[in-house]
Amino acid sequence: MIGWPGLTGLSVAVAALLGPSLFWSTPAAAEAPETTFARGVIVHSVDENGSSKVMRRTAQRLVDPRVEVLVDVTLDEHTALLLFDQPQPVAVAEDLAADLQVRSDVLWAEPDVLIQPTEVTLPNDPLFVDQWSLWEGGEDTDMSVRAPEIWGIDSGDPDVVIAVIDTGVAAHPDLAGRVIDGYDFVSDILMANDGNAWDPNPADPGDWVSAADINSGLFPESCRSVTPSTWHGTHVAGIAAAQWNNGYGISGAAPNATIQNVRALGKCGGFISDIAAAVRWSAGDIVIDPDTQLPLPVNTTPAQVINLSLGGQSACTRTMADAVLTARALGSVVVAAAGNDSLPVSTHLPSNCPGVVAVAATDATGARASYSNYGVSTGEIFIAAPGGSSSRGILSTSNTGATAPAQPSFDLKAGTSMATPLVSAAVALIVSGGITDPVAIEARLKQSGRAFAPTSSRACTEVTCGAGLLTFSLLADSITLTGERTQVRGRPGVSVEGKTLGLPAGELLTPYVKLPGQTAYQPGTGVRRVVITQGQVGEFDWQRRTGKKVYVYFRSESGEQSERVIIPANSASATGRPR
Ligand SMILES: [Ca+2]
Ligand SMILES: [Ca+2]
Ligand SMILES: [Ca+2]
Repeated sequence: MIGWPGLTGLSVAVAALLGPSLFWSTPAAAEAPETTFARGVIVHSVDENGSSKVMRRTAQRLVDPRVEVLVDVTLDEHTALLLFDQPQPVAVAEDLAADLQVRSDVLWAEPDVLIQPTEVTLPNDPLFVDQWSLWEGGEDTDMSVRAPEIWGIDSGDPDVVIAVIDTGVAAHPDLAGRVIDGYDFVSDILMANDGNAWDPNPADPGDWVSAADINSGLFPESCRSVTPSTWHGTHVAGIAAAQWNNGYGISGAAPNATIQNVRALGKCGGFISDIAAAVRWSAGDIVIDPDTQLPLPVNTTPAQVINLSLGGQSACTRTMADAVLTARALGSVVVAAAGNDSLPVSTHLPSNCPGVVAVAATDATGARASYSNYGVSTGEIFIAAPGGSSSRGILSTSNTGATAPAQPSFDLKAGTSMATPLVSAAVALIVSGGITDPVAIEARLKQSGRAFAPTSSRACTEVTCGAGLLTFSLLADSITLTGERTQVRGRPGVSVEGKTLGLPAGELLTPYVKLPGQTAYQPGTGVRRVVITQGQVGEFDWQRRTGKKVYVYFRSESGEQSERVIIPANSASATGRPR
């Protein structure tokens, strides 16, 4: 029903407005995130009928004069849709809705936002098409982490640091500006291959093992095969945060986060004592140099995420467990590869240490990769991510040097080492979104696992592969609040942003929230964090992604629903208090 004269002519206009192709085209690949548009504002008023034209005139007075509020469409007896002459950025509609909502005859007002199937931001990096682990679409049914679906919202913050504790990072154009120096913790001079023990230069000099090395008897007995340099740390770093949209190479999974290059592996690997020191230093702990017995300079950019794409067959040792727990206490999430032995993860350090986010690997079909270690009881593996296989490897930054660094290159590797930096990148995106407590980060991360695909062999389960297949798009969808923090005890006259909610006293209230661009209210959805002040019944506040308005209402145990409230974009948090 359209509630104004000249129905026929305007209904054509309305039909045109409803057709998205008129105003919006599919977002082009390789462009920055599109602005979200609204075609108008939906207004729910106290009065029945007849008020929509008044509302339109009011809206025209309130809105930016360059925007014409063209028509009003009656949706039901209390609800009208005020259409702009052409779609406006959603902020324009939000402002108008907020202004309208001040009116005493308006119960609520909200933008009618254009919803697209998914918000996909594809970078222009030429090798991105080969990064099956990051995206899927069209004919490509490889089981990826679906990263582009969050990149339009969150591509990482340069202030968020992922410490990559590995073989060091070699210079690479696709890592330029992405990597900051940490420290070199390889204490054995021969294994270090850089002429000294611990030192401030973590660059990768190469970790090749020659026949002469093996025959020297100076390397560990386990190190028996002649191998070229692996450039393992360079590869891991690129998966996490290679430059994107630079028209070159690949895209990292958290392409605007920062990598801290911390070296703890050399020829034949590294020792637990060195790796544990690297973990503690990365998190910001004070670490003593074993040679000088002096403290190292404290890490001035402590990592919120520590990536350990490494491990060996061992029970968790006290040294490693202490390092992980110290790092967590300092606010770092420690992510570690489950290992590539196709054995229970309990046999593999450090992924078997308490407090570690252990990562299993999947192949392109979504099955547990043939090599991946697995859980035997729930919780041993935290989550799974694509690690590839010999036939479908993971492409990332590397180097052509068989021994010392030569030319930057890209190559394919497979392993839980490749799955781990995808999880570290996801953690970096969560931190970039404003969650900083490791416990809260891990709760959020767990929700980003999607159900494992049924596969003919080695199907992942919650026991073997953890909470699900890492899915970046789920990081953007929702934060499901848990426990008592989802609810607040109601009181007469509880208000939010000055608006009295009018709910029954003494009942538990559940917040239902919605961000601009989302279609439905869900419990807790879109809110970054809800804190209900303990012991102060009826008080609550919440914080969410800055720059976005939050729409919220509360529902009581008996099913009564409060009025809707808009928390303005410019307030960092909102507080409701009994009055
Ligand atoms: Ca050294
Ligand atoms: Ca060095
Ligand atoms: Ca790139």
